[in-house]
Amino acid sequence: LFSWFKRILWVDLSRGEFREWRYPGEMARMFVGGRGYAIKILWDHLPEGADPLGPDNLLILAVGPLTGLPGPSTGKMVVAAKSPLTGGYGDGNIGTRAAVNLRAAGWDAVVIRGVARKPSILVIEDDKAWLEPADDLWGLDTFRAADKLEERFGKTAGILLIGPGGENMVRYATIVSQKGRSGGRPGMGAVMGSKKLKAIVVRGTKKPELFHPEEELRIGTEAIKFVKSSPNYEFWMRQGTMMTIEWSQNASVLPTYNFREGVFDGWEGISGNYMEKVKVTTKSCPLCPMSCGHVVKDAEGQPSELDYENVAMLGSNIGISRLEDAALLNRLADMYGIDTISLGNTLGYALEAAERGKLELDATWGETRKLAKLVEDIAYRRGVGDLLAEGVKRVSEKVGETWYAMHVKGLEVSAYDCHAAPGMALSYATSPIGAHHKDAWVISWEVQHGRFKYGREKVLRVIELQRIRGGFFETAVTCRFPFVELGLALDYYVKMFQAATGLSYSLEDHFTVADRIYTLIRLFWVREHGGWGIEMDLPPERWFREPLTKGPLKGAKLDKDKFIEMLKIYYRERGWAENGVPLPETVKKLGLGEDAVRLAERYSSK
Ligand code: PTT
Ligand code: SF4
Repeated sequence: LFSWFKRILWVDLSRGEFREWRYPGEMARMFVGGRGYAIKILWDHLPEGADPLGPDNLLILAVGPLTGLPGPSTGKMVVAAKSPLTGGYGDGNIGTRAAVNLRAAGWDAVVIRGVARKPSILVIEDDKAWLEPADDLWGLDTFRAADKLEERFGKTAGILLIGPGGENMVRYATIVSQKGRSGGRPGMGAVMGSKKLKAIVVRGTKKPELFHPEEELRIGTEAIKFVKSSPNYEFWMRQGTMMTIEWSQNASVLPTYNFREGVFDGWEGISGNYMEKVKVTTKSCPLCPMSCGHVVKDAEGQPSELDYENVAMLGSNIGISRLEDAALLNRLADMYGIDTISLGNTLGYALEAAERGKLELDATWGETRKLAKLVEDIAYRRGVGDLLAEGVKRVSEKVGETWYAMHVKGLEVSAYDCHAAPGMALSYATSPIGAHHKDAWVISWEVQHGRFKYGREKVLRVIELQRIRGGFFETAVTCRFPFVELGLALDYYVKMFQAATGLSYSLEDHFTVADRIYTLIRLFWVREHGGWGIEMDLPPERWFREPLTKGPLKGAKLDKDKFIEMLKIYYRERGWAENGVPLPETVKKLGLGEDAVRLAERYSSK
């Protein structure tokens, strides 16, 4: 096997121990890397029922066999742990120099358990790893801390860090890199904070050994050429994901006033076209020929790196129609190290609850200054901010009105309204981390292929996307945008993988890996929750209960009976039982081992 180092670094912060684990090649064949390694390690090594914010939780950084190789946009890394937001499997994918440097240091993953005695920095340099004090950094936001770390470790060091959000264990705190890359929506930053780990710094001088390096270089170079000559390249470079604001408005899926509506009167002020006029520069992850981080000056004149999700959730969803205002909240989220999607979603819920007289809040829709103050209160857990730092599920339970809390399994819905999109609702419902669009962004296909339809065709499309995006891209660990946005054929990736690793996996083989990982993640959720039921996989009640009142799709809402029928088809297609637990025969077929089979036998309904 090539490209893998077959070494994982285990760090025990409580004991100050560092250990190398040379894992068997079978693990690479069955789980490939990234998310695959993360779930395998959590399944095997996390004590059942571990407190996500306690010493037993494992924070995992994992790259894959394509990370850092010649090819388009390969500077990515998976960060994973048991989530403090959902109590289930949580991960995120972050573009960072730390990904490329971890490969150069010769590690496929890092597993961190325990709690450091005092605020620390974990430094990894080739084969060595050690802790350094972080007393001078604790309390600093991610921008100031990044500057200090760069001064100390040099500009080429790969740096992952947390801000006050992670330190104060905001349940949706993320890990931040390069002042604007953020990963681990389901609270990976809070897990890092619970371990008193302010930063992870990675440097390395090695190169992975490849099976056929010339061939890998040839295909990677060809793929980059394809990307740059794609007909959409020029527009992508101008707007990136920000083009989606206009698309979502036209398709009536732009989250508006806590997902009450799919159209927003002030959409033009936050659109990609407006952004183009005020853009000051672009930023990107390492090794990327299609930079998508568009930087504008926010309402305080400071640079803020934008994406569609950030602007929709901190714009239309909370009634903000000035890009500079949404950009201000976005910058604060990056500085404090909290997830913009969960933040905008939780603020939306709080504003609605306040409007209904259920929550005391000194802010209403669109009041940027007051909302900025709330963001700060969340990061530092002050006043009502302490409650809002718990995420929308817990807030709604405390308030006593849960039907308009927009989450699945505790993870806040990202920026696509689903009143008229049952396929996308299924994607949220069955995403392995809770309501996130990363695994199956089926909505653009759905809008073109009969958006009001339910049934098997949509289920199969969701599963196919989950296999490609949630399986292949999260295990090979490389950015999916060249494929999604500029149409780079999957065949390039399959060939790059073969040339790099020497494993002659076809796309179908990768899909089997994906199914194995999905099934193990589902079993992990079942184990940690002590059982399962179909209600765990339902989208928010609002989409069934209350129709859209505006726009061309006025009157549209989801049909619950039809949705549940579709969910049952999904379970059948995956070889899972009627209650959403994998069947023992499916678990056996995927080679997941005795423990997994026993759990399936215990919990799957007959
Ligand atoms: C991702 C989620 C997204 S998805 C966005 S915008 W997107 C939000 N970005 C945030 C941010 O910024 N700051 C902040 N404080 N919180 C944020 N939360 C939100 O996080 C991201 C890009 C994007 S931008 C997307 S879709 C693609 N995602 C990929 C993926 O998941 N896998 C993969 N193999 N390739 C991907 N390529 C694209 O990467 P999470 P990033 Mg992200 C400012 O982390 O937890 O996965 O949540 O990592 O480096 O910023 O790249 O319209
Ligand atoms: Fe990062 Fe965007 Fe490039 Fe992907 S396309 S690697 S998210 S800059």
